[in-house]
Amino acid sequence: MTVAFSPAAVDVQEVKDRVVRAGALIFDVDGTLAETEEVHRQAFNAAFAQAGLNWCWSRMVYRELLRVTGGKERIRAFDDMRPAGTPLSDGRIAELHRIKTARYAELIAAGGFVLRPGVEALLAGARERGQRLAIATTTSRSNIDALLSVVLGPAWTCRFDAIVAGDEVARKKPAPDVYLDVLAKLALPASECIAIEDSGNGLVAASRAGIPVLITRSVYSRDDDFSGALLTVDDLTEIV
Ligand code: XBP
Ligand code: MG
Repeated sequence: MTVAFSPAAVDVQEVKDRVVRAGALIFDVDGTLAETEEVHRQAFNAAFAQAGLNWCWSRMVYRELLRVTGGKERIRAFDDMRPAGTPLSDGRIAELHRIKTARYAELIAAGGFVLRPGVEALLAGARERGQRLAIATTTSRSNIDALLSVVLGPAWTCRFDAIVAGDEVARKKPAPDVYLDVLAKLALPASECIAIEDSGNGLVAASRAGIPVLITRSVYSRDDDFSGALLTVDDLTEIV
């Protein structure tokens, strides 16, 4: 009996094979390793309240604001949308973001956070294969540490060969900067790597660096445009 593979079945198997053969898997953080954007939203709102601002970002507003990458840039974008009032200074925004980052770390440390489905199995499989792993994210290094210390343990950095955060490059996603820096640290060609992302901005950033992209849909970015991705899955259990 001839088994007729549907195009999707061939794509999934082909991508599974490419994941296993890749020189390195490069992971985005927020929305990809863990569903963290809801906690980011809560941390922003806690910072606004602590600073005496009567701002409160609803889930719907935050979904729109996520088109702007970077917490400080997101606050600036929201401030610019206000019809009246004196714009916040850069210093005020930096202070708000510092408070937000502290509240984010508190919320993450309070516990209850886990890796998204399939992530641990993919990380473990890579380790068994001796495959290299990296992180390319818009968030800050302190936020990466706050999250991965909880979900991967205090020695989490040992599991990654290269880590580049948004506060270490000139331009955040969708610019390719974090991915280009990761490729340089790995000394690997883009074509031998696979980026694992959850957002349209992340897809564009990795694609501009020439890296093939696997999309795992997340709560806030699930309706983004993922044209050009190798494959789009609901979570990584579909390719492990
Ligand atoms: C997602 C982002 C970040 C976070 C908030 O990063 O765009 O801005 O929303 O973190 P990723 P900061 O590339 O990991 O999906 O406030 O530290 O920017
Ligand atoms: Mg993301």
